Amino acid sequence: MSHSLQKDEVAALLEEIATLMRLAGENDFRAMAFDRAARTIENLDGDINQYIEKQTLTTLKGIGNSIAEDLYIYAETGSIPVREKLLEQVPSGLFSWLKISGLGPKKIFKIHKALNITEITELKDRCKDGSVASLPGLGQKSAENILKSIRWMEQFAERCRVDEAEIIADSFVGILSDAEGVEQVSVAGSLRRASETIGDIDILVAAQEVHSENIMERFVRNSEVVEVLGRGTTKSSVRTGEGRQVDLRIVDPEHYPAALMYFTGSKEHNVAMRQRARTRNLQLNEYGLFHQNADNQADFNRPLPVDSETDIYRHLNLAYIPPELREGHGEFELAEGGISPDLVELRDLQGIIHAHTTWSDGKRSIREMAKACTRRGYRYLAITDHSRTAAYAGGLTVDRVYEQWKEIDVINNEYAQRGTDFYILKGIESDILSDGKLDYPDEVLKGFDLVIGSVHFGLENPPDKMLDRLMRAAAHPHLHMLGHPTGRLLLQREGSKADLNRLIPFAAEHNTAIEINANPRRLDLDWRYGRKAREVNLMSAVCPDAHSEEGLDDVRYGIGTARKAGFPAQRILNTFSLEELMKRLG
Ligand code: DGT
Ligand code: CA
Ligand code: CA
Ligand code: ZN
Repeated sequence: MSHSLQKDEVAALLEEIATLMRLAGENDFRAMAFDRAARTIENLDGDINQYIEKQTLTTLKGIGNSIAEDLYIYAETGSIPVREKLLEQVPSGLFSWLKISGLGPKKIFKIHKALNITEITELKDRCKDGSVASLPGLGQKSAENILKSIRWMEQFAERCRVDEAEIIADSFVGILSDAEGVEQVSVAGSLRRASETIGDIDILVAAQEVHSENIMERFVRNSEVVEVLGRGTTKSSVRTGEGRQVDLRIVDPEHYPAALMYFTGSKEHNVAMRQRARTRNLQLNEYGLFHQNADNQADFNRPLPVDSETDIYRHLNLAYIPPELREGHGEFELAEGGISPDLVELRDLQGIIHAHTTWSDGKRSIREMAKACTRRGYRYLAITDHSRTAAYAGGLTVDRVYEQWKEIDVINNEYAQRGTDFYILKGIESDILSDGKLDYPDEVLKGFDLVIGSVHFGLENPPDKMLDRLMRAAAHPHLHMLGHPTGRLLLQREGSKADLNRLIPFAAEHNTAIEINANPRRLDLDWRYGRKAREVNLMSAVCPDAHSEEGLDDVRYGIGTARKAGFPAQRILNTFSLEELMKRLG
């Protein structure tokens, strides 16, 4: 059964194959043949499906036998073997290099081949250290241009990290809160939902119409703005110096709850909500919740009373659904009983688990980190420096481990004598070795209060091998928790592809937790595994993986992820009291 094809789709496919061939370093003549075929199809007058049905593609100038065959197969099966093969062959990191302006696939292959690198971060480093400049046909100028393009690209990248978005949002919210006539202001969109990355930043303001003009003026004219992308009386968009887009909507205070819900999204959540309203003969839109008129349209003269988002949910027989859950990902089942899902909050955290000190690659001493924790009101801190295999990060030899324990004992004694209600746990972030073993013998491991196991090398292992490696670690009697389970770096590096839907039940069964690494570059465990985690009662902890004092505050991003994944406080280890935690850790 062949399916109907579009010219544009086919042309784009052929171009993609040409690019892939160049990225794979293949003979350019073959790539050029695909380019030529793409142009032929693009400029074709008739319907391409006719040529495919009659198998007459080769009558077109620029399409040879082999490409014609490829397209017949494509029409038949929806895929082309040569493309599949190339996709396997080309390192996935190289695709992102294509977005660097001025850098074509041939040059990309050349650099990749000569320097054996696949990531943009590596390319940046090699441009800086002169390696790229020394390659034949490139030179100093090229290296500088590549660097410049990368910076440009980074600035205008489509998405950014939550911490980057938050700084910008805070500043706009501050500016708008001070404007005359502003009754309410809130961040909406993906930032309010605590998504792991943010496209544009959405802000909603409630104000009477007479104030709109003034508020808009403030929005588009402030020092953050480098470009006004669009300006209206109720809706404007700007670009900031960081290259981020910020959208502002101003609505009548009366419409604010429904507008907030609408602009918080997600689209999937909104669609389900509107559907739910319709089954109750109601209409939900960005202005409110209305009864229907005879044509099944919203009757704007008959609104239901709505003072808050909660009211809207209530009218639809739902408990309030916190923004983090609004992804069309099972949240309705959770709110169906009329009881709002119980999610962990920042203030539930009683202590910090997973922090580094100057003993390995942290910036602060044990004392300084402990003090930073007491200042923030925490009751305990589990220090988890790197283990010996992580030599690049100052991982601890066995002797150093024992020395560190002594120092921790001394500090804990001081606290006890002074009556300070604070305790430092002896922890470690042990590397998980390639065979799944931990980094110290059992005699050493059993002396720790808390053992985290993390993978720091070999992330590109085949998924099954990685899963096996993680499972072995999870089953280790001395391991309490797996650290950053995929090793992803958001917008930078994909993590391992181990099947977490298998790892999670296995870990739960072995009473091993999986951390939510709160560093905004990681947010790993991904929230999408929350449902599986709930099914099997997986324990977690919201871990800052702090390498500095300020790093401790990253827990707030982790709380966003934990809430998004549906974790209540009872399944987050560092919401427990010290006594309870120590009991759990055995
Ligand atoms: P982002 O910006 O890619 O990180 O993700 P969002 O969710 O912030 O998306 P954005 O900024 O395009 O829109 C903000 C919210 O507005 C979105 O979550 C739901 C709502 N919205 C925007 N466009 C539409 C639409 O066409 N249909 C529906 N149902 N909702 C929309
Ligand atoms: Ca947005
Ligand atoms: Ca937007
Ligand atoms: Zn760490």
